[in-house]
Amino acid sequence: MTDTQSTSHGLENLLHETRAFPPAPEFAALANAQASLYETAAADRPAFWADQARELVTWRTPFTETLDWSDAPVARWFADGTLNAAYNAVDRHVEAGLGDRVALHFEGEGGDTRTVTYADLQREVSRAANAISALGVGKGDRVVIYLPMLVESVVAMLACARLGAPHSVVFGGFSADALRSRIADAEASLVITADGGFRRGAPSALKPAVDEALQGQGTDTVKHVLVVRRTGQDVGWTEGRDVWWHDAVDAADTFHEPEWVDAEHPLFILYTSGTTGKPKGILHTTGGYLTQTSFTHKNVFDLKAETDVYWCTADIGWVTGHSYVVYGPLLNGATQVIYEGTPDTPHRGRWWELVEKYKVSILYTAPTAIRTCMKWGDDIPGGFDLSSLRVLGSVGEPINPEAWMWYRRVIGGDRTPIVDTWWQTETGAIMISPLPGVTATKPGSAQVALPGIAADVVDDEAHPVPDGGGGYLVLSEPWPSMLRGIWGDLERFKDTYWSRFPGIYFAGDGAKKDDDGDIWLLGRVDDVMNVSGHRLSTTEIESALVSHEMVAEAAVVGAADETTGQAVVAFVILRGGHAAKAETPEGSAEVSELLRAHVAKEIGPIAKPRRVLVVPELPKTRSGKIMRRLLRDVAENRTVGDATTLADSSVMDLISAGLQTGG
Ligand code: 6R9
Repeated sequence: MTDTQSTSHGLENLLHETRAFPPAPEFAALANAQASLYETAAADRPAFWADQARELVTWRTPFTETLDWSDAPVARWFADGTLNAAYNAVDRHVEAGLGDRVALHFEGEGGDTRTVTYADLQREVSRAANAISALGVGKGDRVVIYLPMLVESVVAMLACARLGAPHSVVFGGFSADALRSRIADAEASLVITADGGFRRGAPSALKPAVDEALQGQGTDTVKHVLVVRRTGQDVGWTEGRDVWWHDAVDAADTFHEPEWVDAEHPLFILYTSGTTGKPKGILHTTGGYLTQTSFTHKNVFDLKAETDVYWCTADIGWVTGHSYVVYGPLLNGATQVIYEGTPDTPHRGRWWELVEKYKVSILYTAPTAIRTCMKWGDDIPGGFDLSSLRVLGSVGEPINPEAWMWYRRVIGGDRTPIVDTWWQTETGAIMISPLPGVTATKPGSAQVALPGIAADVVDDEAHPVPDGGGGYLVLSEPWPSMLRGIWGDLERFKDTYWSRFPGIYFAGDGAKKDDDGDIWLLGRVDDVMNVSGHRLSTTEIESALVSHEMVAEAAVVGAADETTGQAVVAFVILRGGHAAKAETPEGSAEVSELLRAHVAKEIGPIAKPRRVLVVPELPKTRSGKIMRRLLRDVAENRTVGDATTLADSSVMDLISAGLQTGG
């Protein structure tokens, strides 16, 4: 069985899905995107993007070169132009007389609010840029940002961009060690954090993880830690290193001249899980990234900046927060909501309460959240006025038709178009998605490559599959917001994305074309799991398990899960002296609990296995590769598939027998 076939159980349902929702004529008449965009773009792809770059981005020095692909796979877009990302996101709107427009409606978990106009944002970002610069950070220096969802998080990212200092945001849910390895890899000189954030009604500390990380190896490049006070909880303090945000930023000057950088100057590094344990620092640069994030934000969500209220529920720790909370919306002068907390604090209607309160018209969220709300029942959103909504978006994993239909009916009042947007940290911006007002949408499918994007589904030999066929998703032409590499590791960049099919980008996703040629995504074909829209590497979790003294060996798989898309299931072999501990069902449960907590501590709660099963052996091929698909069969309670390539074919019987008796 090949990798692509292993995703075929997801195919069965999708093949029966034939519903389609053509755009409402009233919506189509006013839509930003028109069908002609596809033809214009296809006629001359680079010229199309150059037009977008001129229209949507303000250049300090206009570019004359569009695309340089001579050093493929490292692209250069608009390379002789200069610009500044923060100027584009903030200042130019103020200069255009829009300073009073609300940029951010911040809502804290506890109900505290803050309204930030574009003029406010200009002052805050300038102050922060001055303060960060006074801490010795200059153009090209890396800054790690480890913050909850706060106004300061957006300000911090933009302040770095203003200085030409690439930011690397690390999700606040990650552990001290995950933080440490990212700081070390990026050789950061500054870390921006907070005392903590509010999570499920209680303060949750962040600063201790920074303190711990900075005691670890490879972090002595860090000269300062800038600390936002959010919760007011006690924090450890290192004199000379730690600086309060309110001391440094509030005192700083509100004027700051942006650092004008080349279009190919690094804007940010964002770490994402790979198939090996070491996270990849995905590198994005300035001009092309800003062009494609603003283009997609305007056309995929049909943004009307004067009237819409936009809300993307993603955290800034993920690429969606970079492209569709910070850069895309702010470049387009949007008014948006940002929310600190969880959807069920203090009650399960919190999101819908916010939609009603701010009259949100465009909502962008993830299938895992949609499935959770679906599980909670229609009555909860039913209690709020959601009539302001006019476009709904989905991102992060395949959305099953059931959840899509629920989203449209219960949240969208059977009226709103849904855009299922496929893209990756690596692609920087949306690549495959319907265009509202143009595309007749199909529940469960991202459907079509956007204008200016070349996507296809190919077989093992890189031949495009015919309509109705399945294979691997690839991107066959360079695009403006594509990654420019993996930080410090050009070889790994080439190897990971460009070696499977020479000359074309391998996304790592299985996909299928339906009879109309529309694309349906089927999930990852490598060993990267997708839990609630977050990518986790099996190897990373296995390493964490094996780091525990009780564990000899571990294998981790993603098992289908109704709510989170995939759930982490771990199989472990205990070390000799500990094996006896798991012999009774109680003992086994205890070991399992211990190891789950261990993973949460090592990597972060998001990686905590749903189940840890103690087994006597692991299924391995003769070359020693663990056959995860067999374990996936066990984890998903299926009959175990073909085990003939196992070094020892009786292993699966041993595992099954052990699980029946051991609980
Ligand atoms: C933006 C983001 C990327 C992986 C990607 C794919 C999955 C994202 C999807 C989708 C089906 C969609 N994915 N959007 N699968 N339909 N609309 O999520 O980036 O965290 O890098 O994950 O997520 O498997 O390869 P990232």
